[in-house]
Amino acid sequence: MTRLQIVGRRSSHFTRLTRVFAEELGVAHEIAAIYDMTLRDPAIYADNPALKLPILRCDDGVIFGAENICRALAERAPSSPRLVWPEQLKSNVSRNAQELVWYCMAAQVQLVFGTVVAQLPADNLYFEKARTGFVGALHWLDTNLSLALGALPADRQLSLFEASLFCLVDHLQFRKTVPVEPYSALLSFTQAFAERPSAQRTTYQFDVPPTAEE
Ligand SMILES: N[C@@H](CCC(=O)N[C@@H](CS)C(=O)NCC(=O)O)C(=O)O
Repeated sequence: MTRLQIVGRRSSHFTRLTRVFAEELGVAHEIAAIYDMTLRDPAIYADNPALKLPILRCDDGVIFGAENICRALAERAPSSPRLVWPEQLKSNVSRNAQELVWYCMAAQVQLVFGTVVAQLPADNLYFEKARTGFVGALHWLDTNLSLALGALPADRQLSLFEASLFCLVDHLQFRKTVPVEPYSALLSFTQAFAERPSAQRTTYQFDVPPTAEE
């Protein structure tokens, strides 16, 4: 069997999205951890020149970006799962919901990398505006979640929307940037998704570099 390697971090929501897909689809893979996100050598990011993770290493090269990786994993799945991709979302509410999940995931990276990793002042306009937009987007998602879910085909096994939303909301409980407690619909959805084996096999954790003896 061809070896697939997800290069990323077990603490990363974008990486988790790809891991949830791999688990749901039954695609064998291994994880290659990136321990330090402050490094600026593309080789550490499997030659992704943008220095971003995750990356998929596969037989025909490397694939950058979580959505691309999910699609590549689906192409390698042993069966034909019933998946729903963003281009299959036909209503305004479901398209907007996916856009706001992507926005929130990016805002989470901005806040964590900017204020936690780089230790920049959290009260800078750059972060304050991101936080305001983040809270507004979460409120919108909470209000419109049942409509967005209702617009998905009933016979789906998995949608990118649901998997990405789960990875986002669960990450907010792991890396606390904005409170998630006010969003009861998002929390109920996340609790239900967390029952899936794919979610339980990919729980967030910080990768620990091997010691010299290992
Ligand atoms: N568009 C990329 C975004 C990936 C991303 O932002 N990943 C974060 C980790 S969750 C990252 O690389 N952070 C390091 C940085 O921003 O320098 C994707 O879809 O995979």
